[in-house]
Amino acid sequence: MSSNSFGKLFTVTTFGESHGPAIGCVIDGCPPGIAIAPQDFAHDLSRRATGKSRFTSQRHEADEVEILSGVYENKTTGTPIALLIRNTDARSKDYDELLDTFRPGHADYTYWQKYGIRDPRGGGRASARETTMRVAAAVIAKKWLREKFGVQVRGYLAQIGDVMPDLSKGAVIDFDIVESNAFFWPVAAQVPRLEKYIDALRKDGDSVGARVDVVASNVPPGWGEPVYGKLDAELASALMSINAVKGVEIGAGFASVSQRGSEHRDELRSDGFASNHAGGILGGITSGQDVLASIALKPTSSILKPGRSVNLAGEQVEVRSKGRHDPCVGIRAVPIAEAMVALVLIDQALRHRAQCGDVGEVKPRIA
Ligand code: EPS
Repeated sequence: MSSNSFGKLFTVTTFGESHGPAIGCVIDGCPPGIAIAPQDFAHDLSRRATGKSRFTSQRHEADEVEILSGVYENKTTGTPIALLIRNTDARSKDYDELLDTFRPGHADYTYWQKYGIRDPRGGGRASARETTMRVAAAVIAKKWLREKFGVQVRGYLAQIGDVMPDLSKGAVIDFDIVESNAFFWPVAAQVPRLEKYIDALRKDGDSVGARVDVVASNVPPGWGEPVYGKLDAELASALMSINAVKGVEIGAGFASVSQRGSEHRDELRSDGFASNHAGGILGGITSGQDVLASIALKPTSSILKPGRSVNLAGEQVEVRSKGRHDPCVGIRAVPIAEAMVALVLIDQALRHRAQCGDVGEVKPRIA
């Protein structure tokens, strides 16, 4: 009912607030026998973390995972896995001026309307800090998907403001380049331009939106359920649950509107599909092609530029957000989007195995 849990068989429940003592998650339903140690979380958590470059929030959190249960001698046991990360660098006084008002564009006002009480320190439960635990849970999901099926879930920044990657249509993304710069940007030559762009934005006290593309490769055909458990429906819900996401596309997405059927359909050839407008999903079930999902993220609402709001007495006031905010939340959203895709995929894979595990490989299978 309160919707802090996610997934049917691989169920992740997160808890905690940005300025509370800790954030954490409980994963229930994890397959036993997956090798996992605290250091396995470091890579993805560091990709998502604040303070790694001057282009993101300057809050410095260690983001060290404590495994409290569900792992014995570095292997998952099948029992609930509890993970904890302590908050060590919250600076709640930055929020003193916001105690009795609401940031425009932020969840401050709607949390207040819903609960009649809110934790005003940082974004509270609505803070992007919560996404840390999604990324931590997905480290285990990604590992299982990779080891069992060779599935890889990787993302990149596909637009920031009005800047797009300088790539020709259909170009293959080089993920080594993506991982080599602070923006998860697929074209190295454009990175200096992005640096100037974000520096200028920060100086101006403003923020900007972004688009993130995620590709899941080597996904076997057959994952996803008709009709209310369609893979694309669950991906859309999972991706929409990420802070600041305002749009989700699967495959050709909204571009499908202007396509003809003859163009959109992905022809089946004995040596492979001719295109992938469907984003690897037909009828809510994977086709064996790459699963392609994209998200649109709004500009960060906590900005230095003053804006109008009301206070608790209903009077007109001017607000300015102090704090250590991201000029573009989309940059750090890359590992978060990958995490949500991985969590949906492991859940669907386990559900497929439960119902159709005896079906085996069905012929013909298109490469
Ligand atoms: C966030 C505001 C900033 C970010 C935070 C997300 O924190 P603070 O409340 O301390 O100013 O640093 O991100 C994280 C701490 C994180 O780990 O992602 C917000 O309002 O969403």
